[in-house]
Amino acid sequence: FSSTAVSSSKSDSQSQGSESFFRDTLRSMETVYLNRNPTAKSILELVSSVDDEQICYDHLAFRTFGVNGYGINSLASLFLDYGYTQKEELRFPAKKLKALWFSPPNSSSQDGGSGVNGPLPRVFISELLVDQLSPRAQEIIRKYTKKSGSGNKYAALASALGSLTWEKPLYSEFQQLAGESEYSAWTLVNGYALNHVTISTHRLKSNLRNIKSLNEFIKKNGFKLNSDGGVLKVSPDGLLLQSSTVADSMPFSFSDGVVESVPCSYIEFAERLVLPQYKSLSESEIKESHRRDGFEVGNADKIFESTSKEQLTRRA
Ligand code: OOG
Ligand code: NI
Repeated sequence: FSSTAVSSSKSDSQSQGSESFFRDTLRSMETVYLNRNPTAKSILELVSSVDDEQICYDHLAFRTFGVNGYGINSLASLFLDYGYTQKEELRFPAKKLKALWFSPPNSSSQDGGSGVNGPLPRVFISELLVDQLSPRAQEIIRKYTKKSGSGNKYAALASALGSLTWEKPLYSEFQQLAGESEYSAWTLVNGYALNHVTISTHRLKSNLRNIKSLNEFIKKNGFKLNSDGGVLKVSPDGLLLQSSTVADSMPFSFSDGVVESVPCSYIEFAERLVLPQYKSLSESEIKESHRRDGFEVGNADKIFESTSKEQLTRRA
């Protein structure tokens, strides 16, 4: 190689270097998720075995406590530093939650790769509005986030390692939170762990690109889908279709020695239809940017229920 070739590619290789670090981080988060959630792992294997499919992730989702620097920003900083753009805020007053979503950089959207090697996914991060909870619930959440010290600065690291940045709680504290906000109990025991990955169904090749066919296929293979408000969640404009499994659960060793099953993560499916103004484009001309973007409060409100006791204990 000539020295000019080397120097002219320098900025390129620097950005590739940081992109590969970013993707390695996502891969670690995904590995933690796949090891803890056999349903998600089996479904990803099953869907990719049909037609030798490449799977594109539509988005990744995380939950946080909106208190003392532990909220959305503690995780969002990783994505913002690696080229993501903050988009709309969504509010869920009844659940005492707010969320933000982030769009990926349109850099090298690796068309050939699958999962975290494929096009970078959107990111959906929510936070619990802790100030709105009862004094007792606030006390529990503040106790653990306080004990965590500077843990909020290492949110992405904790997610990639599969560690909590705070001490394990007492079983009674988990139960207390679960009675008031299932989201808060989930976050206390799962921390910054990936809450779900979402398969982009319209980017599949087989008939599973139709989310209704995919839902039937998932059910036929013995998996339970979240039925809250109906299995298929449809945005008012009719262009964003979503469904999800019911979360797997895992035994958790509480600090008082109690071992009880707690909800972990689930997997979601999203089909984004082509926007009306691009209806005349041919199949091969249609890019992700021609499709319905973003999220929908009405859909999301139901998808949050994928980790609820009601859905977990429901008969299939
Ligand atoms: C997030 C639920 C919302 C979506 O795609 O609208 C969601 C959660 O369960 O934390 O994933
Ligand atoms: Ni989602």
